[in-house]
Amino acid sequence: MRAYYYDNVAGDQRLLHDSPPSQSVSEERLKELNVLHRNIPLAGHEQQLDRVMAERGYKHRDKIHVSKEGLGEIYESKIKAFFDEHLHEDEEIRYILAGAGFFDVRESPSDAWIRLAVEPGDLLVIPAGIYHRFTTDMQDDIEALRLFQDAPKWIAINRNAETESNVCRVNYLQSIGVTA
Ligand code: KMT
Ligand code: NI
Repeated sequence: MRAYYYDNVAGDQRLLHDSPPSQSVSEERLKELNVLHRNIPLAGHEQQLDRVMAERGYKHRDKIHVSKEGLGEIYESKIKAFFDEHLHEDEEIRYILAGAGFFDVRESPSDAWIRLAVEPGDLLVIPAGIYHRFTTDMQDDIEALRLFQDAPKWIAINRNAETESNVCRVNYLQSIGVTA
């Protein structure tokens, strides 16, 4: 998984947005933001994921296929919703099985976008309370497992003036040592 600062250049969201000079972001920096990444090879991933899920107490998983065929008539609205800046009150955990895409996470307190280019084998934990968004790349095709701690909660809370005082947002900022 490559991580770099999003270039904020106008253009299709599915492009790399990695204009030179590319500014990489280290796994250490991601860790400071509580964004966790691990590579789990596709071969034998079932057993490895079972172990990770047991360790972290995740109880459910399902599979999502983000593509025109995979999502059918909800494709357009889903693609748009995924790319609206939002937060969740639970962790968002994804294991990429096929295809590729980008998760953008907001660095605090800079408010810069960090782009995470995910590929098969990437396990990503996006913490509760961090602002983020998702897009496929130009292939419009990605398949992922979604892991859930409890019953799946789908609620995406779009960023607005009120989300700054959401308890998950406040707790997140506190957890990374950023004070309002
Ligand atoms: C999400 O919540 O942003 C998604 O599920 C995106 C698709 S997972 C590759
Ligand atoms: Ni999300």
